Amino acid sequence: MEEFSLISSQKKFNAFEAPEKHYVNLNELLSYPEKYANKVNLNGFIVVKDVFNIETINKLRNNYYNLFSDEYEFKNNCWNQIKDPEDPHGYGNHPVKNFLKSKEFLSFVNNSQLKKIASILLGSKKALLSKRILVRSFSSCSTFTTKAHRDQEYYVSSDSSKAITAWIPIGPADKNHGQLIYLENSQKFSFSDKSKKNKVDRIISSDLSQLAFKKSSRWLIPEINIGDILFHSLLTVHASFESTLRVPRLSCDLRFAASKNYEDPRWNSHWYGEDGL
Ligand SMILES: O=C(O)CCC(=O)C(=O)O
Repeated sequence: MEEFSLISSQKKFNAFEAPEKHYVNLNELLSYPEKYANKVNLNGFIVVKDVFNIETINKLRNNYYNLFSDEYEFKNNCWNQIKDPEDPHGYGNHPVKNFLKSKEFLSFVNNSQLKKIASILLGSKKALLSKRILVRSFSSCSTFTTKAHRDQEYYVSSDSSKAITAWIPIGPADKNHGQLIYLENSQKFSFSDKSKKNKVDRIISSDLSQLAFKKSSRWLIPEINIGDILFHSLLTVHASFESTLRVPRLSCDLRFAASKNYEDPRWNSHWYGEDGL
């Protein structure tokens, strides 16, 4: 199994290719829904392959970067970051909050196929998408990385097995562009509940190598292509790492609950940087 040396929060750590059990083809999932009803909770995360076509993703990517023409240019057939934003994308008061309310973006995230997949993975016919959705863009211009955390500290459900996160790359995401990585089997580990702490204190660690060592685990890097979706459990520890390229990693993350009873009601409004969640 291939091993990669990566950097997160200015510290080196290693990540390994995610094993086969973490991947499923869309047709297989749709054909055998019962088989996949609890897979995200069992495996910690799963990649559903080939959900969106590349044109849909490219259109959304173009919509996004066209909003920031002084920071990005389209050259050699791809978007490149040419200038640092004042506020990092997806954080603070960044104008991404207007993109989140755009007709194109809302129709993308409210896509019926996506809802069907989430319903299968949650084993529920009443699955629903929370309105609060985050879009993030990172490139080698920024050293900001997502620190190791669990989503249950931020999205508080009455039952953590009844809600999941969907992470959708809107363009390339890999070991050079950056993406999410997962601490293997961490959905079964015990950590103290930090959901009532201040936002910055809810992280588990910024030292990924030390965390993996302490938990006798390792970081897994799933292979994701354009059109794939990553789903993870609210209990799975995940993080991101530094990009080595000016071509940005653009992604959105969504929360689905098995029904209204399992939603975090605070996630019923559009995201904005100061919403405190
Ligand atoms: O995209 C990122 O860097 C963080 C996303 C995340 O933590 C999540 O989707 O739960």
